[in-house]
Amino acid sequence: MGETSSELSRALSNTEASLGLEVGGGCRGTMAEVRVLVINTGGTIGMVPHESEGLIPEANKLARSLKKIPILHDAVYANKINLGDDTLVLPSSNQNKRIIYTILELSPLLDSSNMTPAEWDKIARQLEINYEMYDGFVILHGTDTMAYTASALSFMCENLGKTIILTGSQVPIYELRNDGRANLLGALLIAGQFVIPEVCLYFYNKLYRGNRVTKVDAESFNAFSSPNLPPLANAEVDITINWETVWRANTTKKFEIHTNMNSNVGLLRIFPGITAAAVRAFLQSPMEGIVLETYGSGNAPNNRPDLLAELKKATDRQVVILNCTQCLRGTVSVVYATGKTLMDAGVIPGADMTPEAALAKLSYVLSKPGLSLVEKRKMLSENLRGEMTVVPIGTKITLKDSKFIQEIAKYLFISCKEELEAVRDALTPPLACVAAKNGDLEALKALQSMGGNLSSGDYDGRTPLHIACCEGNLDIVTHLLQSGATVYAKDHLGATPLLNAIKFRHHRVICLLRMTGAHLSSQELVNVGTELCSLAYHGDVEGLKAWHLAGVDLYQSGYDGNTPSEVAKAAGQNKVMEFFKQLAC
Ligand code: ASN
Repeated sequence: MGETSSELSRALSNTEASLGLEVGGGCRGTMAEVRVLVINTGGTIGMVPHESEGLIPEANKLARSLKKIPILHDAVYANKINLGDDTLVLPSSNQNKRIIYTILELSPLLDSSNMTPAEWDKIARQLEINYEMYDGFVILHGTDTMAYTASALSFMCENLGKTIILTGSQVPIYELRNDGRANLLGALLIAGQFVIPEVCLYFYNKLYRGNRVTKVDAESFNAFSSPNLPPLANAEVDITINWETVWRANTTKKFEIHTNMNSNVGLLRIFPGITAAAVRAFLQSPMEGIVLETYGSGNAPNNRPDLLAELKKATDRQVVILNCTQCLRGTVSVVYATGKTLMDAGVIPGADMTPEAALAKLSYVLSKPGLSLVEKRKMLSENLRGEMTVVPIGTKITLKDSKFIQEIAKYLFISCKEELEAVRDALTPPLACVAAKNGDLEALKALQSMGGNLSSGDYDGRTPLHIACCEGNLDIVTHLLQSGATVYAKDHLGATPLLNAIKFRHHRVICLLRMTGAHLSSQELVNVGTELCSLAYHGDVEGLKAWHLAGVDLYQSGYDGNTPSEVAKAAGQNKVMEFFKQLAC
């Protein structure tokens, strides 16, 4: 007779207990832990009322206060894993992931109206220092200039591969009714659970691309709008990520930051009757670039030769002028003669960029060393971080052109676009994984052209990049990376593509992944010393080389205190000894 379910669960409990895992408690041995760094820069979220000054930020208060809020900190779990003073842990989510977050407070904390590009540099440096130690980042920031900081960071963070989310609130988190708790929780959940390699802004249940937002309301909890791009994610009953909209760096270069943005830039909003003298004064040296905020679809008066002459004089002096609309929605185009006149004066059309994004882009491009004016102007008209909509040239293959999906649709009696997309999204992960396994580049390209997301994982969380790394197919790995596949994806066992490449000893793939910024997670590095000793004992030089290429220290000891080279010596593994000798040279 078979076991009853209660017998079975008792047996499982005993096994768990004998393995030292808590039975029925919060601390499950298999639960994945992710680390998020919260960089607190200030803003209303952490402000307290001051008798004479009104609301001001208070230092060294946030972490202590959040520890008392159960939805933001699981004290029972925290006690079991012994966290530092500034580190908290969220209660477990239905994704079965523990999000452990550390609060790093910048000093002084600022009302964001007091922030300058020097603070952007400070934030960027912290991102750089901590990049490999955390899975995702949340930046607490005042709402007043959050759109500027988000735009600036989107350009300053080059080849970004991890999620960075700015958030804050309209009411301090210490007050009874506030929006800070929900905003912080939402930002942490997204930064901890999804790899969205963008600088984003999370507010009032929506995740936006940071360089697409603008603050539109000083009083509502719904303070931000992204007028020209739908949200990247909606946090409703479920958190739904709009993967098709997510921007990817499409590069095999490593993350790096760019600091020291050019400060000789400005925003000039034209208005009926603006004088040529005002324009001249604004464009005077040392001004190097301005965002000209024009009417409607990028129009300025074409019956004002005095004004146009000032603009032309400035562009002749190599001052860069970028045209953005004053309208909340829409794009700069050359529909009207009044718009074309500006282009003739050397003004660059800024498409549908927000003034905040345009200013940040200008500041970024003008601070890039070694570029000619022509190269700078070209960069400004290109889409660098998804900050503007560029209409694709040539015909795009649509979902409706895909014979394969259409055939399936016929059998399923599907006709509408939404249903077709659902079929595509369900089929892409397994098909892309098979294509990666078989080294079928054409199939991958076909899936991509249908709009399939090559970064999505299969039922086991394994992405095509995981598979290609196991197979060691350098062409497929290169193609996936250049198509924006993330090196930080983790499968359900917490393994990254880099670990897969190490296990299968694909040295060239490891080098390529490392070049792109891949690194092992803290979870993957547990017990590595013992693994290395085992490789040394078995004379597995290729295996040791793989770990070495992945940046792992080969001199760490195993569980018994012996190092891999000591183990190799004791086991008489001469080839391994030789390898260690070469390593030392
Ligand atoms: N003045 C505040 C700030 O930007 C506004 C806020 O955060 N809601 O820091």
